[in-house]
Amino acid sequence: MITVHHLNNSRSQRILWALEELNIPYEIKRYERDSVTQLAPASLKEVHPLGKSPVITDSNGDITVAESGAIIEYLIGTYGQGNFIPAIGSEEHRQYVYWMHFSEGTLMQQLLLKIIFDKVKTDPMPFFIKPIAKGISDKVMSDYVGPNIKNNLDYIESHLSESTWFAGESISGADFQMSFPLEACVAGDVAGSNYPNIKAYVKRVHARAEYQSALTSGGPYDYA
Ligand SMILES: N[C@@H](CCC(=O)N[C@@H](CS)C(=O)NCC(=O)O)C(=O)O
Repeated sequence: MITVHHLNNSRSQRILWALEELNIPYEIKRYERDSVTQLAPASLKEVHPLGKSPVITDSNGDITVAESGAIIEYLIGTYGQGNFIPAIGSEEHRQYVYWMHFSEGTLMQQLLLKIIFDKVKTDPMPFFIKPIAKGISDKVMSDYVGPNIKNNLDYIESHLSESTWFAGESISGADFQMSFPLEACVAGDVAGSNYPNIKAYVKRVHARAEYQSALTSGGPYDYA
């Protein structure tokens, strides 16, 4: 049995979606973010030393897998029966590998920088520091993070004008992996009206019965 160590409002929602699509039975162990810091509870470190979510355990072999992309690859490789991954050597497979890595390796990095620099402006601090912190944050956002996010979203928008799913016309693990940053961008209005293909894609994901089942089992989620 697969156990998903599920943190509320987190990347583990996409693992629940993957499990529903793959039709793999699973159970959920729930963890709640600290209401002030938004960090995961220390108990997650008992499952994996980094204490992040998602992490899964598979009782069939006493296996623990952390890191969304590795979990998705594990589930598809172990239980997918050849589904949700394009044939190796095909252009679709190259796209699959690319977007599987791009999600955390490129896009999430920039989105996290945005969260951090937005937080720098709003966190409590002595009044005389505030203008300096705001100045630094605005500069980093306007010169580096903002243009990078736009560049990434423009690229994704163009890719999605050419195919229904990230690796062609069939849904794949790359879609599970890309779903989280894109639904966060749409919910947080980072991807505004300039990105109709991204918005339509997220709608397409959310409309799937398997996605809805994952939402029901995962509990409250801010990005759907
Ligand atoms: N690249 C990792 C990121 C894992 C990660 O940072 N997860 C967040 C939730 S979205 C987390 O556990 N945050 C709580 C914390 O940092 O304490 C993955 O995709 O699995």
